[in-house]
Amino acid sequence: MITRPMPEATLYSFRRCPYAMRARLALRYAQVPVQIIEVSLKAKPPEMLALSAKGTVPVLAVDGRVIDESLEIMHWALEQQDPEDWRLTADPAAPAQMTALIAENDQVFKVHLNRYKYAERYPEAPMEHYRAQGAVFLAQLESRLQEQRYLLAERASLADMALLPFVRQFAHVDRQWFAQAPYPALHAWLQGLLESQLFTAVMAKPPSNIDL
Ligand SMILES: N[C@@H](CCC(=O)N[C@@H](CS)C(=O)NCC(=O)O)C(=O)O
Repeated sequence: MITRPMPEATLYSFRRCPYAMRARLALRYAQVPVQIIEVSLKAKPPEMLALSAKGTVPVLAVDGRVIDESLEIMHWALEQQDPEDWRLTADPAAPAQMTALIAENDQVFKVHLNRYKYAERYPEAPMEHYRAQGAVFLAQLESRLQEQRYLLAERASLADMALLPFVRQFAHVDRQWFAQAPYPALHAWLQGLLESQLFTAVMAKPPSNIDL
């Protein structure tokens, strides 16, 4: 395999943010040398806000460019190097399928996830209501995973990595509920990815004195 020289990059990140997690997953997988700056969301560094005024993490600064959307960071990383073909380049249907699944995650599932996680802030319905709404997406993932090992193929793709931090967050709201929910293939998928070297590496606690 030919390894291209890579630009030095800086990533403003927050360890537990699912968007930042997916960016870190792709950057590490692509072996992009990156300096990760762990930020406090309550006191964002002025250097980060100068790069991207919207004030969300992750923010990637590289080659004089600023990328402040997690999905775009993932795509940028895979353009640098995609050793296991997360883009599923042999499958012409893959880009559209990935886009659709990730859009459903980001625009629909994420809304239900937030309401489930912070149900006390949405008292117009009980927590179970928000959980059931989110579970519609989980059931859809389960039926994909009954057919194949990963969401779009027998091997991992960008879609798996983009969704993983959000499914993890949903599972962790009430681990007991998730463990008994009827999604055996999803359980196996999640457990396998959470135990992977890649995921554990991007979740390692940064050496810092910030209280995480
Ligand atoms: N669409 C953005 C969303 C990023 C986002 O919302 N990140 C959250 C943390 S998980 C954030 O920085 N929120 C701003 C804040 O909490 O002040 C992306 O995909 O990068």
